[in-house]
Amino acid sequence: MTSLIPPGCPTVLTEDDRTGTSIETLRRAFMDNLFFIQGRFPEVATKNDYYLALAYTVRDRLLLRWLNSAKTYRDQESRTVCYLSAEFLLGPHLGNNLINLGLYEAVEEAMRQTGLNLKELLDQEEEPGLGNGGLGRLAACYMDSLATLEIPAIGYGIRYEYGIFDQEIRDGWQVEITDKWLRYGNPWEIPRPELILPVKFGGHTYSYTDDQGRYRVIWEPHQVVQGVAYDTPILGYKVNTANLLRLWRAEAVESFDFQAFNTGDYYGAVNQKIASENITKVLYPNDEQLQGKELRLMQEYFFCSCALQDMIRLYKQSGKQDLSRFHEKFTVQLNDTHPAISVAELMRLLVDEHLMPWEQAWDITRQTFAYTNHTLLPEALEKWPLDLFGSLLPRHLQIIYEINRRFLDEVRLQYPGDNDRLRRLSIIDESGCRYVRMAHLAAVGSHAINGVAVLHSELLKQTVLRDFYELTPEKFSNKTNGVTPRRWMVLSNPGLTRLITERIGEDWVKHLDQLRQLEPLAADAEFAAQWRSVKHGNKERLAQYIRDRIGVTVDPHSLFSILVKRIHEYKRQHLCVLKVITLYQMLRDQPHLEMVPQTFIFGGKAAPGYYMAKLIIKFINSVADVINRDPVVRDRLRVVFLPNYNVTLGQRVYPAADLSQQISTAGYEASGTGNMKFALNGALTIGTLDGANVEIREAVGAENFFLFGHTVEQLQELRCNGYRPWEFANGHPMLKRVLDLISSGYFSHGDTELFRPLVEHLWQDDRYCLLADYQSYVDCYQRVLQVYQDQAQWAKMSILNVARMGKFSSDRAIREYCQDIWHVQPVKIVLPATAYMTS
Ligand code: GLG
Repeated sequence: MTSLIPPGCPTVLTEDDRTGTSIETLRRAFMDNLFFIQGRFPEVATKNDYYLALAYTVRDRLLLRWLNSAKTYRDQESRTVCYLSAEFLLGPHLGNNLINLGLYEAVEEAMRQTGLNLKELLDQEEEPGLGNGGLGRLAACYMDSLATLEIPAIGYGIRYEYGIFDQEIRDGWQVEITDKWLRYGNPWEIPRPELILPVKFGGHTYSYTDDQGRYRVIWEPHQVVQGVAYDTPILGYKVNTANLLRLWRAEAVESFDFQAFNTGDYYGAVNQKIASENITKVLYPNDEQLQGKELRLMQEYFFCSCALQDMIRLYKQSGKQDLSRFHEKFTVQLNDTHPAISVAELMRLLVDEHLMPWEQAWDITRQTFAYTNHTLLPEALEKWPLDLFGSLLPRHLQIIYEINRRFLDEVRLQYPGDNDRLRRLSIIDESGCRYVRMAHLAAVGSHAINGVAVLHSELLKQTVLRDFYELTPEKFSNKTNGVTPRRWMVLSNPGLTRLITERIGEDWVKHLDQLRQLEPLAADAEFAAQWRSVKHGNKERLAQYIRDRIGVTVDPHSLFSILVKRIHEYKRQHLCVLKVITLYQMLRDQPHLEMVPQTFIFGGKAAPGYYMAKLIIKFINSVADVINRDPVVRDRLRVVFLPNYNVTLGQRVYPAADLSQQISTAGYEASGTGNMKFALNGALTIGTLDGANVEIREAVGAENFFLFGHTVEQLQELRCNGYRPWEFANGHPMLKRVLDLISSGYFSHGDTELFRPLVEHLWQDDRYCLLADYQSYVDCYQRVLQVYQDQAQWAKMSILNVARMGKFSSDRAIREYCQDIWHVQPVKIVLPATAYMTS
């Protein structure tokens, strides 16, 4: 073997130690890292030392692929997708990287030979919770698929020092604990302390005409911070492509303001450092709720400015000075409006800093950006008060005015005299308090706009972006979300993965449509028995976890009915609780009633400032307490709230579900992705016609899906006629009894006040129409229980669900983005014969 060690390099490593994949090599590399990176010998090493030694062993194999990918892209000047997202909810890296490297079994064996258990080491990893829920997790699935499809891509975001809080449950209430995910170091990132970019805030602008007669604007900021890059490789599944996730951390330009220091203002000097670092301290823990805080706008601008400056830097690296082809090198996807400020920032960089004429800059900008909308909820649509915006980003406000002026001029040509339309389309909301509407900025500045499920994309065109649709219908399309089968099947459900692969080979992991080959097996009794036994094993493991974690015993033979997602009134966790209380009431009425044993499992975090959501958590726990203690239910009903729902817990929960609860009010859940993970893992769905449920039902067949509830149109009609929830409550004796039981203090130790806000909301307003859907939900549930009693039938439906879920792979979604919006091609990465690249 030729030596790969560069001349003069004083190392005793051989190529194999860094890149080799045999069990023997992995074992040696692992011990080596324990020794030389962790500085430990086995007798004193902690589990975390072992975890880190293994992580570095795996990272070496990643870096080989990553550096080769980067070099190939650079050499070939590949067109690159940039995915801008304020959130990347990655979940733990180690297991996923082992799967994608194809090294899971080898490493498991290497650890076994070392006397260690891989599963225990995997459990050591603190998950990087840099996101709230679906939106951030979608970004992570898309990064996985981009790499797997060998598409050159960079993810740009924020390296929050504290990610989403950890949730503890005390006395039934949510308590938030700061997420110190970086406490023990992060072996998956490579800090780039030399890759720093300045970001300006505040101050004022002035203009002048330069000696060539050009109008120029100078922005004199009040504050400058710098963004430092932290790079994480994102490896594709069994390919050599490893893409870059570049997250930015804010720091002070100078650690000390020496002038202030010298004048004795020591605290003032340190303060500036703290203020700068605050920008990337913590993730805002609100899902679908804008808070309008200045620091949030700073975060958004901070990472967008870093990302765009970085792209320009990369563009220029290839020797091109003139930015006229920027949009040919990069295509930028805006993950919701959080990065929408990029539109104004790219204009500023091109016009002010690179002296490009406005028209040309605008052309490039619009060809560069595309915008994904993730919500129709009015409280989630970002708008910034004009004065806040102007004081933080004075130059951007001017640029936005100019974009808006030109845009409205065009609209005027098309719709002369239609002032109402102008008012509705304007980027500036002039009604009452004046605001910058970020969705409008994104829509005007992008060449493509998409929703995330068919229904949502349609509603988008009819409601929030209706006027934009009428103006430029060609910009609009739908891109139904997807999830990666690598994390959400291969890693989290090895039993089902093995069973499927035995029958149809392993192609389905990359081509999820291949699952269709399972269809004939739905009628195969032996296969169905194996299928059920895998599910049962997964349920047993979850039951064990529940026992260990919260001390409640649940029966793995009972129907596991699961509702995990962020807590939000529109997601209607409390509707499920009404159903649970209904069952409980039935058992109290007829203590000897024969009923399918059921376990209801809930999980999810509430935004810390969202009172109703927190009350719903308390409600679930209070109902669980009473029911689990009541001897009358015996083993027929159990209710569990799993604390701290996150990616890691999701990996345990989805494979163990019999029934997936997707019960949002129709028209409110843009897509959902948990619904896909459940169905892919063989759960049947009880759901409304909302978000991607509609398409899941279509794909798996209406007969394999439990549908209930009002449709969007029916709800509209209900509301038009004046929705009177109390009529529903009074019209259904059981529903009334359930509500009365809650009001009586039955679940709150006699306290009649505790849940009053919840019940009163339902009686009086019921914005999300729980009461209107209650009966249909309860009836539908009866059908679920009937089918569940026929285990053979249930298994058949479960197999058919999985067989028909191929569409919901994030690979399919990314292919659609590539074809319709990004126009990018795959680039093959070939590993060189030697590990170090010298050419
Ligand atoms: C949003 C929506 C979800 C959607 C997700 C990803 O609420 O329905 O699945 O984005 O598009 N804020 C979210 O999580």
